[in-house]
Amino acid sequence: MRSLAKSVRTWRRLLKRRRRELYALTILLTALVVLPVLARPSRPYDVRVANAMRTTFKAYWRECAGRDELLIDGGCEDWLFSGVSAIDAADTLLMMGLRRDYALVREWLHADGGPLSTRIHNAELNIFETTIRVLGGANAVYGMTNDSVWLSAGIALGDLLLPAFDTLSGCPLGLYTGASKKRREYERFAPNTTGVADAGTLQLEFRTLSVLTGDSRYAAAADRCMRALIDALPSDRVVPSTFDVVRGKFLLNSGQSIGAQVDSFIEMLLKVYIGFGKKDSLLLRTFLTQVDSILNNLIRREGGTMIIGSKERWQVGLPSASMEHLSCFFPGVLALAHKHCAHHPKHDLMYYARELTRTCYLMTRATSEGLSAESSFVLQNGELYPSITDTYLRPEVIEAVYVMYKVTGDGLYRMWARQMWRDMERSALHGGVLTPMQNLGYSSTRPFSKLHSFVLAETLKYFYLIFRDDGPDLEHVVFNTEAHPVRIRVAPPATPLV
Ligand code: DMJ
Repeated sequence: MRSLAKSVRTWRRLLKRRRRELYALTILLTALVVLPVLARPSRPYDVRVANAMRTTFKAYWRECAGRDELLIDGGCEDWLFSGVSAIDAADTLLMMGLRRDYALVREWLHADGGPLSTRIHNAELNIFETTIRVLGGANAVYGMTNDSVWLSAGIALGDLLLPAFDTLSGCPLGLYTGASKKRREYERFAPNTTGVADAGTLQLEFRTLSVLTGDSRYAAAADRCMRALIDALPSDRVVPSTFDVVRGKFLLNSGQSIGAQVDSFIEMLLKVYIGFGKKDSLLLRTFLTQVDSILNNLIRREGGTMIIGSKERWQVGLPSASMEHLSCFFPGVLALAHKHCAHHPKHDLMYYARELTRTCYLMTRATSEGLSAESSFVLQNGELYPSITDTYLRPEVIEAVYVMYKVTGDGLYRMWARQMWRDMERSALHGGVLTPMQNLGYSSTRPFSKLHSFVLAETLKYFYLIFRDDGPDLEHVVFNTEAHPVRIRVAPPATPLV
């Protein structure tokens, strides 16, 4: 006992005498351990996004190679019967330099036929989705690689879908079976009708196919449909969402909105104009008129926050106080319009582009997960709250932030993108796989639904590209509505608008 007390005393004395040295040693050790950790450069954001792309694509491929989409609870879903995730992802894989994963897709397409297979001939196809995701994807990869496998896939799809345009107005119904040539409207639609986004988002891909093949039939079909839509437009309102393909008229009982069923029609008026040498003044005029109607009818401001709401066709006064995530495609389109054709006679497009991009970014700040909900509600003080609390990890917010960054060069947008990506990693990356979430902001929040192919085609692509200084230049490239790059041509294919 005594000897223990003695040695404690000895140690105390020693510690007292050597206090200075001990402090110095402690500081040195801490510096050796902690500083390298702090100083380690965190991996660049583009690398982090590419890693997420690799692991997410691998998860899809492992379970669903060549099938459409990966279900979050296991298994695969087929609805376009063309291995849509693989084809939608291919140009993103190439841009990110993920060549091995790209080679898997290319080999599968070569061996199995992908969209050339008998499956797709016998299946009832969604024409809009097949066009923007599969044909748009195939055209883009052919443009990047010159590999004829992709062009053959595009031609096979174009040939399969062409007869669907054989209606009185020239616009297809939503669903079409190649083998039986059977046309059908979506179940939720009135007889003989389709959505304006469905019918009005075919031109970029079909025209591109005509340019690539020299065969003008594809462009002629899509041009005729677009002309029918434009001719039938009511002049002073936002385009109605539903079009009767037999009577060539819009149904006027739908509301005014630029969300689901309408969105990409507006986008394509501008992008087809830009994509083919800015020659179709009818497209530009229609675009500018629609922008005027949208800004006059659907903008609402609360406490400094600007949103795009919706309202009935007959309604005067303010639109609803909620905005769909889908509507966030619009600020990027305004910025692109400013870049390419500059002047709107009545509106400062960049003012609206800036305000609305900010709102879209704030949608991601409105949930504890930092993920934007499907739809958000604005309070009188300008704060946003999720009104539909799911997220499918859609691209529109990062798309707007990306386009604004490219058009303005303002570093603020890249900073927002960094914050958004950190939140993606924190809240949506499960075991390396980007995963849609339900019940944002609640303790019951959980993964749900499926990995939509647009996450691979769009969301991850825009995140990647905003962190790169190279990548497509918006002077020479437009993205189709599924983020597949289309080289800007000097003129439309040989067929004039009918
Ligand atoms: C994508 O397929 C396209 O961006 C389309 O225009 C709208 N819906 C999804 C993404 O939200």
